[in-house]
Amino acid sequence: MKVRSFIAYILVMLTIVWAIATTSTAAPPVPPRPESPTESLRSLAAKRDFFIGGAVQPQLLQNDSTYREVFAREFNILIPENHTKFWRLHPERDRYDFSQADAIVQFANEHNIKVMGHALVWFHALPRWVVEGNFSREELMEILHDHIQTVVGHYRGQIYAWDVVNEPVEANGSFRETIWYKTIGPEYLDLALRWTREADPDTLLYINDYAEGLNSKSQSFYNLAKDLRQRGAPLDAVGFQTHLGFLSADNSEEVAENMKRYAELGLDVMITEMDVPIDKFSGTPEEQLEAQAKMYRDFLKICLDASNCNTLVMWGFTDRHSWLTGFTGSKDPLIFDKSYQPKPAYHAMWEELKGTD
Ligand code: 9MR
Repeated sequence: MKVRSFIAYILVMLTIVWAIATTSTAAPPVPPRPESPTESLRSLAAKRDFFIGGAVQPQLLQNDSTYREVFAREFNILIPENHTKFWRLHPERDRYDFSQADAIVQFANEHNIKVMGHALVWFHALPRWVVEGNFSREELMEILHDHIQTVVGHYRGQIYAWDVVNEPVEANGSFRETIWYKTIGPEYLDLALRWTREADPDTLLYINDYAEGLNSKSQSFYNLAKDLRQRGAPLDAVGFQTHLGFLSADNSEEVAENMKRYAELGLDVMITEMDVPIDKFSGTPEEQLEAQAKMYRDFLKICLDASNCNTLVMWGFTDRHSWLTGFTGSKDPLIFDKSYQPKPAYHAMWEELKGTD
């Protein structure tokens, strides 16, 4: 009896399955397209003529194969975090040292990654011989001219964009009283731009600062860029550093508006040093990571949506190595964790770059 009813049950089930299979006309649901494992940030960026990158350190490129491989896989632009600064390249008046910067450029060339140079003129990272030299105006102009001609000439044709003057304005909006400003006068900017263009006519020239939002500092930076353009100085772009931890304004609407007024001047904007420390946000660790991801997404979106922004560079890429750890103690500001695993911020940027096709 039991066996017979079991067989009957099986027969009924088979009949039902057969009936569904033969009478249903609805197409089976299309499975979601598996994401190609070759889709990296850089491959998505490339499809939109966009540059996504990070600052790098040569000793890590040399000694840490994961650092090197992840960078090469994910990014199509880099900035040497320190090794194209004045004191690194020009430690003595009559001696230049290109060894470390050359290694970075070689890595970039091997992986088809663009290089941005940072920074020809700055008040930090100067060698003692410059700071303590008590040079006259003419002497300092000669030194700057020689520096730019030699450095920019050395890399002629290999640098996508040069940060010609970094951080020229103070928080209150006045010119920063640097050795360059005090000794040469405000025209040090015009001269530096002109000399850079002469040494490499094909590289983009920009000035760079944490002047992203709308405030007295960003107003002065804007006025400076406008004046330089009106005076005919060869300025192509401005850099928004975007250290959202403590130097920079994080109001994305203001940043979008600010970008727009540069477009009206015919200037591009590049996001050059973005980082967002996790301790900026309150909540559980998961909530902090989500808030950080949102900020990366928002800033990437501002840049993608703007007519004059096609570059976003972070100040590093893995939480394993960030300047903030040593400087302010702020934590985990980047899009890969300390083990090179992508964080929610990575996925947010990935989605934003992917768009809707
Ligand atoms: O991250 C850089 C750190 O390793 C250097 O010691 C420091 C001084 O040269 O510069 C840091 O980078 C700065 C960049 O060059 C300009 N904008 C602010 C960055 C963070 O301080």
